[in-house]
Amino acid sequence: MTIVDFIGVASGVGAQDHGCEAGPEALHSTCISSNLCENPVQWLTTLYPPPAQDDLHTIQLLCRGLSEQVERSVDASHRFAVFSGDHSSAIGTWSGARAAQPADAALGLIWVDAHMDSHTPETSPSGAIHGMPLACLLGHGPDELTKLRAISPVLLPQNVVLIGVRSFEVGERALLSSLGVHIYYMDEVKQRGLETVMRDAHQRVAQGCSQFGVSIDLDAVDPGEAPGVGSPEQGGIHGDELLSALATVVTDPAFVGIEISEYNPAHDVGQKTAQLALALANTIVR
Ligand SMILES: [Mn+2]
Repeated sequence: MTIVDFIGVASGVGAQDHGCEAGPEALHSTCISSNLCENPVQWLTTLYPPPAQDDLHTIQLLCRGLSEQVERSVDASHRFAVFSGDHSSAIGTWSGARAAQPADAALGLIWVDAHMDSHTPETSPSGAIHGMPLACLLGHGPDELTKLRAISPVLLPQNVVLIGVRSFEVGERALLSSLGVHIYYMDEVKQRGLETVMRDAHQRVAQGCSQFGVSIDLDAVDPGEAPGVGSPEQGGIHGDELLSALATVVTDPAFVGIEISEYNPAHDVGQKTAQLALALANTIVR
């Protein structure tokens, strides 16, 4: 049985509304009270934003620490589940997974999100860093975030896919289309079904990559089923469909870990978003 390291990142510094910073501690409590944090799962640690001169450097330091934690998990042949506050954590999570690989290897990533998170400081209307992590991982953005570890860019465009997108701005779409990143918009997910799309996405990222992971922004799920998020968008994926689609890709030995992001307990209704977040993480326990 593979050990699964749960890692919390209690920060909302990358978002305008910092409410997601409370997400990881709330999930940790629910995890303990529902007996989900037991062998082979271990809640390793929860990271907090360190003091720094500004938000950019706070996120840089936090993501560097996170990347080292994720790298240790992968080096130990554990799977990891990162529960983060805002989605800027992805810079640390996937930089760490990449750092654990040989330099000439490649990492694949399935990005499940209502948004593209592919702004640069030049195109972002808000300047919020949780709108930029995918661009940073692809090598576009401030050096502090694109060059967190020795290997940059962390991801190559042909090894990345987005699923569930339904809200975006022109600047980030222009970047992804110039790079040739494949996007499965929500309309396509509705037409073909998530399981078919996920199988397709898995094939794309598995091709040419020795390892791959999944980053889930809980706002990809319909707000009726996952109301406890930072930026809800109507018309999303069904939670049960996401659970079953995910279960089909995590059986691949090339799967390294998952990230579950943007849980805001203040907006949750009867813990349904928390239960979904933990159920998603538990699909990787096997
Ligand atoms: Mn996101």
